[in-house]
Amino acid sequence: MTVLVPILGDQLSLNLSSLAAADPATSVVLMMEVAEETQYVRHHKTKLVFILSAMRHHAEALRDAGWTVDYVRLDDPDNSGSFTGEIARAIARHAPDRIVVTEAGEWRVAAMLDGWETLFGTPVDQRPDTRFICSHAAFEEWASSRSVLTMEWFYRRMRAATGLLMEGGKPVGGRWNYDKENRRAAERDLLMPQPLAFTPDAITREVIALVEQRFAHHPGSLDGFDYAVTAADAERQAASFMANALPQFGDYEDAMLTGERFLWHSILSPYINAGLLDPLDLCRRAAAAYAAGHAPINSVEGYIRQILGWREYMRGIYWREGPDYVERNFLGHTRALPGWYWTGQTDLECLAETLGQTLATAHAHHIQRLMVIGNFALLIGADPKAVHHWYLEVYLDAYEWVELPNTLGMSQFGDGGLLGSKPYVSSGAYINRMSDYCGQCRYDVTKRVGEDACPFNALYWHFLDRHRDKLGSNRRLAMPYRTWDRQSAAAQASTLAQATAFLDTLDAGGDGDY
Ligand code: FAD
Ligand code: DLZ
Ligand code: SF4
Repeated sequence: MTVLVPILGDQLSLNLSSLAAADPATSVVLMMEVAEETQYVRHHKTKLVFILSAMRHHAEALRDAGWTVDYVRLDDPDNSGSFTGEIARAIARHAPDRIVVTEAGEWRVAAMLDGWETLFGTPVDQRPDTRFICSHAAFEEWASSRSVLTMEWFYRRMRAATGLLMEGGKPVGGRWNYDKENRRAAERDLLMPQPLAFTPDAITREVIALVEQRFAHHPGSLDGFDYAVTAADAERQAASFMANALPQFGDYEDAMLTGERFLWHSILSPYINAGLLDPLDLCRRAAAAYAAGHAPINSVEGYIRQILGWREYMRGIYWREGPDYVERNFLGHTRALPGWYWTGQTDLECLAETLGQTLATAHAHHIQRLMVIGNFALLIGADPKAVHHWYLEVYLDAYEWVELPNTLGMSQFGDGGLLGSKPYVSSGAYINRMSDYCGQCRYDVTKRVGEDACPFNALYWHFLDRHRDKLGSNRRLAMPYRTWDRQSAAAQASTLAQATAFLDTLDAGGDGDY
C-alpha cells in the first residue's frame, strides 16, 4: 500500500498536515517544479530562485527526516509542466492507493486538487492547512454573523482565542491596540539593525543559473541574492529580528527612508508564506519578549496584530469572497500601469526609490506598498486587476491568497470598502511626513499647480472630485470633500487641469501582457 503525498512550493513545513496523516514507511512525497507555476505571472527572478531553491533544500530536509522523496526538476526532459500532469506521471510510477495532500493556498490550484479524484480514480484526502491560526470554519463563524467585517474585531477575537497578550480575559497593558503610538518618522541611524545575509550555496547557485537562462525576460535582478532558503536560516533571521529589531518595530512601522529597505521590519513574510517559519510560533516569541521586558507593548502588540490579525484576516476574506473577487472594480478604473512600474525610471522620487528597491530585491515594506506604489496606482485610476498582477509578480512573499485582498481590496478599493472604510489615497504631504523622499525630488511637495508641483497633490483632489458619486457620502471623507468645496471655482479648475495634464503624460504602455 503506497500513499502519494504531493507537497506544493508554499508547503515547505515539516509539520504539514498531509505529512502528519502519512507514514514515512509507506509513503512517497512528490515535489514538482513545473512550468505552469513559474509562468502564471511573470514572477520576479528573485522569487523564482527563492521558491525553487527552498523546494530543493526542503526535499533534502524531508529525506533527512526519513521520507522518500520523488523530486521532479524543471529541466527534467519528461516534465509535463503542470501539477496535474506530474500527478499523472507519479501515479504511473508509484501506483498509489490514495493521495494525501494539504489543501492548496489559492483558488486556481484548489480547482486542480478538487479534480484529481475523478480524473485519476484514486481517492484524494485533502487535509486542512493547520499552519494558519484561524480555520476556515472559525472565520466563517465570525464573519457570517456580521454585516461589516472589521479587522479589529476579528483580531480581538483571535487574541482571546489564542490567549496572546491576554491576562485574566483582558488585553495586557489595558488596551487592544497601540497603533497611534506607531507612526513616528525615522531618522537615519547608523545602529539600525540589518537583516542577516545568506551566501548562496551550490544548490542556490545552480537555481540562479537556471533562472538566468530560462527566465531572462522576467522582471528583477539576481545580483546579490541573499535570502534564506532553508528553515534553519529563516530561523536565524527570525531570532535576529526578535533580538535586534522588535523593540523598535512599533515606533517606526510606517516610516520610510531613502536607501533603507528594512528599517525595523522583520523581513520574514517570504519565509512564513512558504512554510519555513510558523506564524503562531513567531507571535508567541514576540509575546515572550514583552513578558521578559525585552520589547515594549506598542512594538509587540503591533507585530502580533500584523500576523494574528491582518494576515489571518486577509486569508479569511480571500476564501470567503470566492474566485471572482479578482474581477471587482468598484471605481471602474481601466488605466494601464505606466511602463516604468517595471523599470523604476521616473522623476517622482518616492516611486523611483520604492519601485527601484522592489525590482532590485523583490521586497518593499507595507507603507511603501500601500502609501506610495498603491496610492499612486489608485490616484491615476489604474485597472485593479493589472495592479494585482504587478504585485503578484514582483514580491517575494506574494501568493494570491494574501496579495489579492491586500492589493485589490485594501490598496485599490476594488471591493468598494469590504476591507477598509475609505480608500488609501493621500497627497504628497503624507509621503513627506513619513519619509525623506521629497527632499531629493525634482517636484515641490508643497505645490499643487505649476511645472514643479508634486503630482500626488492635484491627483488627490482629481480622484475625490471624479469619484464624488461613489465616495461623496463616505463619512470618513467628509472633511476632505468640505475642504475641496471651500476652494474657489478657479482653484478647483486649475487643480483639475494640472491633474489631467499629468495623466495625459503617463506612458499608458504597461507591459502589454495583461
Ligand atoms: P513586518 O512589517 O515585519 O510585519 C510582520 C508580519 O506581519 C509580516 O511578516 C507578515 O507576515 C504580516 N503582515 C503584515 N501586514 C500584513 C498584511 N497586510 N497582510 C498579511 N500579512 C501581513 N504580504 C504578504 O505576505 N504577501 C503579499 O503578497 C503582500 N502584498 C501586499 C500588497 C499590498 C498592496 C500591501 C499594501 C501589502 C501587502 N502585503 C503582503 C502585506 C505587507 O506589506 C507584507 O506582509 C510586509 O511588508 C512583509 O514584510 P515584513 O515581513 O518585514 O513585515
Ligand atoms: C510560486 C511557485 C513557483 C514559481 N513555482 C513552483 C513550482 O515549480 N512548484 C511548486 O510546487 N510550487 C511553485 N510555486 C508555488 C505554487 O504556485 C503555490 O504552491 C501555489 O500557489 C499553491 O498555493
Ligand atoms: Fe513623491 Fe511628490 Fe514627494 Fe516627489 S514631492 S517624492 S513626487 S510625494
